Amino acid sequence: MSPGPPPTRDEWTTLFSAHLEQLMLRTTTVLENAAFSGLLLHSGTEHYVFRDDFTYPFKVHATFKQWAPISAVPDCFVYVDPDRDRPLLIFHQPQDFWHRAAPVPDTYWSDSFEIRVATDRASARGHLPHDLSRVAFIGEAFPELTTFGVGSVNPQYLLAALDYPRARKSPYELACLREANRLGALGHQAAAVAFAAGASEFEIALAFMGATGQREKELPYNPIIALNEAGSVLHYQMQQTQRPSVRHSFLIDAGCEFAGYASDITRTYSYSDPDFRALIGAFDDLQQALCGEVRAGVDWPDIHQRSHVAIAGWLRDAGLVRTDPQETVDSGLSAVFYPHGIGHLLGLQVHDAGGTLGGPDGHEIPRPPRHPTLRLTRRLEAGFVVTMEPGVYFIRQLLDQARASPLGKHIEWSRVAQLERFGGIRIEDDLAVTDAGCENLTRAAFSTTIAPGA
Ligand SMILES: [Mn+2]
Repeated sequence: MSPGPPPTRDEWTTLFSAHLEQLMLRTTTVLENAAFSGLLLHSGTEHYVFRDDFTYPFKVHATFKQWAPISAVPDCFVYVDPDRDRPLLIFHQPQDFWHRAAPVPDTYWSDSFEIRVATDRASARGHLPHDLSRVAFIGEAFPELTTFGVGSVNPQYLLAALDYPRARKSPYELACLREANRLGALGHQAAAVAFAAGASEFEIALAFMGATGQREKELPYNPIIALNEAGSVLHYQMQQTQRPSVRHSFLIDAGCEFAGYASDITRTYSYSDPDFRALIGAFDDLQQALCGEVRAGVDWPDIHQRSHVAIAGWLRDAGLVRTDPQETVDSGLSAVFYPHGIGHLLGLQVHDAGGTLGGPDGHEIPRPPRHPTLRLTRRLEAGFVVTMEPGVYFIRQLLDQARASPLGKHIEWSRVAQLERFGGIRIEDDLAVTDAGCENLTRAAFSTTIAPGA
């Protein structure tokens, strides 16, 4: 499946059937190796606030939604038994007149399942085989589970064996990730328009959600919407309702979800300052050059290492450091401005599972000692989807530490003082790795969506 118009419903059905077949095949092997006869996957449980009668936002478990793309219904089960025709989906429809029960799925994927309806977890048990002693349960344990008689709960080796191949996406999963990027691009374009029009962080967040049709709890992660120096906070979580009196810059890290698959996109804008705009332009060139290095067979920690050298060059060109790029990296100076990893696996989870797994046996590929925050240590394979997200920031805590250390004399502090009010720059795209290079899902989405109101 190559980029182009989104699939029709029939095409989605074909893509999903092939995806499920492939998933079934590799799960069968995993189960055989582990001497299990089946898998019981739980969508998750709603959790009540302490001494209150409402619940925290529900988040479905990734291992469940990989099989059945249901995001908003707790206490559903998928039962996988290689001897059955189709996996069994036990769909939760509580008898509860206070809430609207979700309708039984009737969509592109529903014919791939045998679907039964249960009103609660205890009655769900009745739809399962009598003997579950050779079945592994995956999910968060709930009180009734002790009466289910499952053979094992979240066995670690089984989780690793299931997580490891998740990095390689099926054509169906790639189609979902393209769609998640298309929605994300719509949101980003609306956010950029709102920023240019003088909106507050909160108003920009509303513009993003309005354009994507996803409310906050449906988004794959809390959007980072930062004006001015707030861009220096890597996971900035405030959404100020006040419009700032002066406006310098805007950093937005926000994505959408489609059928359980996430996009993860970051853009940075200058409001009116041409110097900062030019710095963003040069940083965008750097990010695109790094995207150009992505292909099957490349070791991700090498890309990370090269991103440090590239950023060190940018820091020198920007007049922020006085040392040569390699020296800037070796001394640890580049990490003062760039303290995170170059990217991570993306899929059912924003930081997708298995990024440091060396094989289905669960052994780990350790993070490089100097880069303890790197979330992906594997060699890239065709079908991996990764983010490419170089960043530079003016983080007060790290700058103060550097100033008090031998690194301080290599920093041009007057230039830091000029640029601090802009917070930082991060540019992040989602890339589908191929043998020849990569497909940039994000740039393709931005080039084909039309900004609302534009
Ligand atoms: Mn990311």
